[in-house]
Amino acid sequence: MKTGRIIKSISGVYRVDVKGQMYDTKPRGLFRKNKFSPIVGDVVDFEVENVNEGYIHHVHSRKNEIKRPPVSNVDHLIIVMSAVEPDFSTQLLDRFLVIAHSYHLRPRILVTKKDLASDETQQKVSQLLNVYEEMGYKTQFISMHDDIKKVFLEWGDGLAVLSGQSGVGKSTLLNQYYPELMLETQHISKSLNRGRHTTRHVELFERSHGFIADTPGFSALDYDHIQKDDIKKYFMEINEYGEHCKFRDCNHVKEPKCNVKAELEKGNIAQFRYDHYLQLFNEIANRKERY
Ligand SMILES: Nc1nc2c(ncn2[C@@H]2O[C@H](COP(=O)(O)OP(=O)(O)OP(=O)(O)O)[C@@H](O)[C@H]2O)c(=O)[nH]1
Ligand SMILES: [Mg+2]
Ligand SMILES: [Zn+2]
Repeated sequence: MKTGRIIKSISGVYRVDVKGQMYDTKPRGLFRKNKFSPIVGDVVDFEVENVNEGYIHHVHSRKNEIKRPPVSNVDHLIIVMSAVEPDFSTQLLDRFLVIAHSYHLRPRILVTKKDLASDETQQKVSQLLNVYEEMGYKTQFISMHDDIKKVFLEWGDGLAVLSGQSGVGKSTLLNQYYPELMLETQHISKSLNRGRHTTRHVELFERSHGFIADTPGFSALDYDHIQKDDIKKYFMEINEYGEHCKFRDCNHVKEPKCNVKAELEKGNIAQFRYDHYLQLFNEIANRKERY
């Protein structure tokens, strides 16, 4: 029996990495019966016939699990946004952050395509990133021409997952770091590729002390697992200031003696953050529950 990490799963075949040696495996029938599927990131025990044939017997318990794209045992979630093409959007960023916090991960924010942005846009993006730094997020503003090794090293050991909209440059970053991968990236003619996702599955690649995951970009975000009363916890500064509201369960909407409202007036909470909070709160409050 061997133990390794699932780095890729395509049509029911799971590629398992055991210290650099790859094995293609399948789960035993048992899993199908229990409606449990292994996912990328899982550490598994498997029986080997040969490198093309192995059987997964056991999946080690997961430290955590992201639903979309499915990845487990994530140490660092890197939210990738671009400065331009597509334009940097705090609204989208705040939505990604909410999802990350709902998985109990404190994400990093990586903004790409600095080289394509005008001086004015660079300045605007940097200013916004400062606002996020003040909340406690680690941010990086780079271009593919920077020293990518240095960028990756800042994240620390373990499994880092690159996540973000289609076209922001996730696969490009990996190609810069590992030219031999030759991952498919989006072609220049953007008009033809609108809405097209270049990367189609999650895959882990080894980096100096751990793994890095390329994932498909997504256009729709999934909030099904989030309740409206939880959203306030996922806006870090609102969560912190909210501890001093009169009511413990204050949602910072119209409640009296709301400290979040007070700090917003004082300028200690950015108006755009509060607006995004309220938007999401209302969206989820008004969503039709599906049964
Ligand atoms: N100039 C410049 N172009 C970049 C940079 N990063 C990415 N690009 C370009 O942006 C386009 C999209 O990059 P991809 O790496 O395919 O984006 P992706 O995030 O992997 O997209 P999906 O796989 O669809 O999720 C490509 O044409 C890249 O060459 C950058 O820092 N500077
Ligand atoms: Mg890609
Ligand atoms: Zn409040």
